[in-house]
Amino acid sequence: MKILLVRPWVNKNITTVKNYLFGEPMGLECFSALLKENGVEVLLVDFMVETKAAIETYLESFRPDAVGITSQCTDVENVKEIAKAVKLYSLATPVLVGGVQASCFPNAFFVPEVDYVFKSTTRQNVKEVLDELKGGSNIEQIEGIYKKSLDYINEGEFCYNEYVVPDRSSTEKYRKSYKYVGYQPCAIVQTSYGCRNRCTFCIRWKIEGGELREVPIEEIVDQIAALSEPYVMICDNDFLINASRLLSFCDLLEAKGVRKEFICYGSVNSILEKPELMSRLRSNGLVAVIVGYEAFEDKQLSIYNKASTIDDNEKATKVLKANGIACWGSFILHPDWTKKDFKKLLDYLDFLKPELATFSPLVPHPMTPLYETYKDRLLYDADDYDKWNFGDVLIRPSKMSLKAYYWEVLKLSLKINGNLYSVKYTLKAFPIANTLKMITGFNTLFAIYIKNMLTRR
Ligand code: B12
Repeated sequence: MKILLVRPWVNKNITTVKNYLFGEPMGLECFSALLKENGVEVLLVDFMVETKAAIETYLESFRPDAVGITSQCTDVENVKEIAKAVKLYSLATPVLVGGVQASCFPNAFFVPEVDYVFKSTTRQNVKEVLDELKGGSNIEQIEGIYKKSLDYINEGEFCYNEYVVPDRSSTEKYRKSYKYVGYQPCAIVQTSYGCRNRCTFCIRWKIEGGELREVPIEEIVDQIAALSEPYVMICDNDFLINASRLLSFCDLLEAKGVRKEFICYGSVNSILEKPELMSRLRSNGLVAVIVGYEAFEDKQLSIYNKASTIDDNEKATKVLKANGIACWGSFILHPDWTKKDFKKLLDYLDFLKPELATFSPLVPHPMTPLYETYKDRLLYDADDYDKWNFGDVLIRPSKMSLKAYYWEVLKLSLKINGNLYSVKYTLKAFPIANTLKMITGFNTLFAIYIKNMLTRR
C-alpha cells in the first residue's frame, strides 16, 4: 500500500511567521513512522518548501492508494483544495486529515472530499484505519476518528496523541530549509506533553492535556544524537520544568558526546526554581529560551492566570543573562490598551532587554475561557479559522479604532525589531545571510500589518 503525505502551502494573505519560524512537519513525520510500522510505502510532500509544485504531479507519479494531509488553523482552505484534487484524480482514493486543526476543530473537515478526520493519532487507530482501507475490517467507531461513512459521528471517548519517534527520513530532501529564527538548518523535537500551568489564553494544555507527560530522556537524547542538524528547537510547553530530568539530559549529552545548540520554551518559574542548573545547560548547548512574559503589570499577569509576577520576570531574565543564554521574550497585546500601554510595553522592554521580543494580539480561542469574555467583541467568527493564527487582531479594541490599533502594532513591531540591542545580538548570534533572511521575513509581516491597517474596519 502507498500513502502520499502532504503539508499544505500557506496562502499569501495569511498573517504568518513562516518566513522566520519554519519548522519540519513533525506531525506528518510521526504519522509516516506509524504507517511504515505497518509496511506502508510513504512519500511526503512539503508544499511549504515546494511552493511551486502541484499536487497533481505527485498523484500522477506516485499513484497513492490514500492521501494524508496535515493541518493547522491557517490550512483549512488548502486542505480542502488538496482533498478535492485527490478526488478529481480518483474518487476512490481515501483522504485522511490530521494535525492540530483536526484535533481542535475536526468539524472544519467534515466535507465530502474527506473520508477520515483524526482528532487524535495513536498506533491502534492508525492500524484500524489501515485495516479498513485494505478491506480487512469495518470497525464501526474508531477511537479518535470521525469517518465520513458514519456521517462523522463518533460518540466514543477521545484520547491524546500517542508519542511516536518522528520518521525524519521522510523529510530528508527538505531538511536544509527548516529554520527557527536565525538558526538553520534546525530540527524540532518534542520531549514532553501537557502543562502544569493554566494560563487563560493558552490552548496547549487543552490540546496536550493538563498533566505533564514526559518521554524518557534517554530516548530523547538518542533522537537528538541521530539528527544531522546542528540546531534543535525543543517545542515542549516548558522544557525547563524538571531539574533531575535536565541533569540526566546534560549527563547523557556529555556521555554520548552530542554537541548541538538548543532553543526551548521555558517558564519564568522553572528558571527561578533552578538557577544553578543554567550554566550546565548553557555548556551543553542551550543558547536561547523563549519566555512567555506576556505583560508588564502584575494586574494583567493575574488576569491571564500566569504563575509568575513582574518581579519574577526580572529575576528570571537576569538568571539567563548571567549564564549567557539569550532570552526571547513573548508578550500579549491587550485589546483594551491605550497608546500609553503600547509605550509602557516598550519601556518595559528597554528595562528587561530580552535579546529578542515577539508579541501577539490576545486570542480568545474558543477552547479557552477567554472566548466567553470576548465573544461579543470578536472581529471574526470562530470558523474564520485562518484568522485565529495568533498574529491577527481578533478582538475589537476598546480605547481606539481598529486602524489606530494596527498603527500602534506596526510602530511597536518596527521599534522592537529595530532595537539596537536586538540587532547587535542578531548579528552576533546568526550568520549574516540568516539575519538578512530574517529581516525579509519581518518585512513581509510589516506589509501584512500595513494592509490590515488600511483595509480592516
Ligand atoms: C513547532 C510548532 C510550529 C512549527 C512547525 C509546525 C509543525 N511541526 O508542523 C512552525 C514554527 C512552522 C509553526 C508554525 C505555525 N504555527 Co505552530 N506550533 C508548533 C508547536 C509548538 C508544536 C507543533 C508540533 O510539531 N507538535 C508535535 C506534533 C507531533 O504534533 P502534531 O503536529 O499535532 O501531530 C500529531 C497529530 O496531530 C497527528 N497528525 C499530524 N498531522 C497529521 C496528518 C494525518 C493525515 C494524520 C492521520 C495525523 C496527523 O500526528 C501527530 C501524532 O502525535 C505547536 C504547539 C502544539 N502543542 O501543538 C504550535 C501550534 C500548532 N502553532 C500554532 C500556530 C497558530 C502556528 C501558525 C499559524 C503561526 C502563524 N501565524 O504563522 C504557523 C502555521 C503556519 C504553518 N503551516 O506553518 C498553534 C495552532 C493553532 C491551530 N488551531 O492550528 C499552536 C497550537 C500554538 C499555539 N498558539 O498554541 N508552528
